Amino acid sequence: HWTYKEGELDEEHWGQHFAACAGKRQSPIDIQRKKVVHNPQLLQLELSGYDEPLQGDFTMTNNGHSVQIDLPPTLRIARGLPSLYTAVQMHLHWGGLDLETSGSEHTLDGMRYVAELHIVHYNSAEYSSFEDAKDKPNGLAVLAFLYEGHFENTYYSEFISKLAKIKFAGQSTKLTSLDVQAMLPENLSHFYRYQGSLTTPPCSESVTWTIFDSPIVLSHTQVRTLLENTLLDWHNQTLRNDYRHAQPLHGRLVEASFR
Ligand code: 5L3
Ligand code: ZN
Repeated sequence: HWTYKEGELDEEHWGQHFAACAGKRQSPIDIQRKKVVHNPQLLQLELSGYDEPLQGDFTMTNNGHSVQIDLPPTLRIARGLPSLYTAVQMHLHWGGLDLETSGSEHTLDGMRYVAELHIVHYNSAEYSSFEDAKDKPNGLAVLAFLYEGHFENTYYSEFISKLAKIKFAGQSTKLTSLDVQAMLPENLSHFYRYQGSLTTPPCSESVTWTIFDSPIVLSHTQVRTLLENTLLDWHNQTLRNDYRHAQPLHGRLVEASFR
């Protein structure tokens, strides 16, 4: 099974087993602020369905690579992208036990943040399902948010405490409520945009990436609890540093919605 750790199937070898992982529009990347191109036509995304807290139970799973929360199809990117994109799941990437070993996948001017949230959507206007869309050039849209440790964020309390229930790969638990918008930064108007891929095998080159410049803030205690509740992978190894390193741009432009 592919891993992030040193070994036969670590990220340097993914390309030998998954051809797309050696492609020319791979993710993540390092976003160098002085090289991004300001594009005033980049519209602020209209996230429909995100503005009211979701009722019901939401499955939170240790999928062996990350913690994943399945999302209802009522969450959509209704405007701001060339097509309608519908949410499928959200998951995190993080680093090691101490705060120094951060674990975001995208970096800003070479700076790696504590962790990174991905909300995965598929192009529901052109494809019938995520499975159908996931290997098409315009098939997926992932919203990426970077975490910083400063002060308490109560919207993350249930999520972080429930991690202790899904220590082993394959385990799931339920979240009794989910207010996704409350888990995001307030300012969604400043973001970066580029064409890339899934950051794990099969590394399909099907993702329109939006990385928000404003971080999500958690307290240092919450970050430590998040890391200490660290999950185990399929080999029962502690899931740490589950991030892929920055990939070459191969001439790709990174656009910014702001100056
Ligand atoms: C794969 O994800 C996980 C949405 C989905 O189907 C599947 C699977 O259900 C899930 O358990 C297993 O690694 O990921 S995936 O290959 O489709 N998946 C999509 C989201 C790869 C990781 C992630 O890509 S990312 O670029 O957002 N990090
Ligand atoms: Zn991800």
